Amino acid sequence: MKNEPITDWNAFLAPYGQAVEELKVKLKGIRKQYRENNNHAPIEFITGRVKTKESVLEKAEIREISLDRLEEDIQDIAGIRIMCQFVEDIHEVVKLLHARKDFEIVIERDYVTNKKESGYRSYHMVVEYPVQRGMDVKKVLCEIQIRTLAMNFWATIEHSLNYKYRGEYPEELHARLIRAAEAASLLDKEMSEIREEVKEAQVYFADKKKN
Ligand code: 0O2
Ligand code: 0O2
Repeated sequence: MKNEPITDWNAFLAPYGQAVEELKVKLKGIRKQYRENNNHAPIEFITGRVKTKESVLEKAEIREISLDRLEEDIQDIAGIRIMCQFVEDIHEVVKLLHARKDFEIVIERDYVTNKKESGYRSYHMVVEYPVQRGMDVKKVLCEIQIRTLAMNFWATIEHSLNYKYRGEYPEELHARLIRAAEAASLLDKEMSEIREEVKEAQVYFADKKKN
């Protein structure tokens, strides 16, 4: 099927759905282990989605990707988003993902250290994840975005606006988005300053809840 246009979209997207579900369970497992050991979990919550047929075709058209190259050239048909409380947690999650043996990291983009021109910050990884399909194993690409709650707030709002403006923002709106990105960055810095105190309080209250 690799070099033919897709005729059965459900069959094409199914392994991506399986990858997203499996990765979500595994990542939630990491969070659970931290909490069981009364440690601050570097993962706050996880979301995942598979692009729809329409969204895949739209991206292919915009990026001029040929239909027999979708699997290789659209790297976020499967997408996982990991939300963290602190910037330091992002680096811990990155370390954890590097240590895993159940997928291979093929691309890494650090927009936390080097924010995008838009003001966007997040750590991106594209992994090649093997899914067991009956007797076969199919490797699919999955994009993992790791970001703080503040980064997620900004990106979610900016993403909605982008639907309307397609990146061509009026000057004042653009300036406000840049200022909002700076404010989100400052919020992350301030939270990092008090993180030991926050972590201590969270572990203390989690412990109390158990008793
Ligand atoms: P948990 O243990 O609370 O994380 P699912 O299929 O139900 O596992 P799905 O359909 O991807 O997950 O749900 P969705 O709506 O994408 O949200 C994924 C998880 O993130 C859900 O928790 C939400 O409650 C949680 N979530 C979404 N937004 C926020 C937020 O702003 N703060 C926090 N703390 N959590 C949020 P789960 O998966 O049900 O379980
Ligand atoms: P969706 O599903 O609508 O989110 P390239 O620039 O080509 O080298 P590419 O493929 O664009 O790289 O990947 P990149 O820039 O690493 O990340 C793509 C995804 O990151 C986007 O997916 C967004 O989810 C997110 N992202 C990147 N830049 C921005 C930004 O400025 N604002 C927001 N809100 N999100 C951003 P898509 O393609 O938009 O698809």
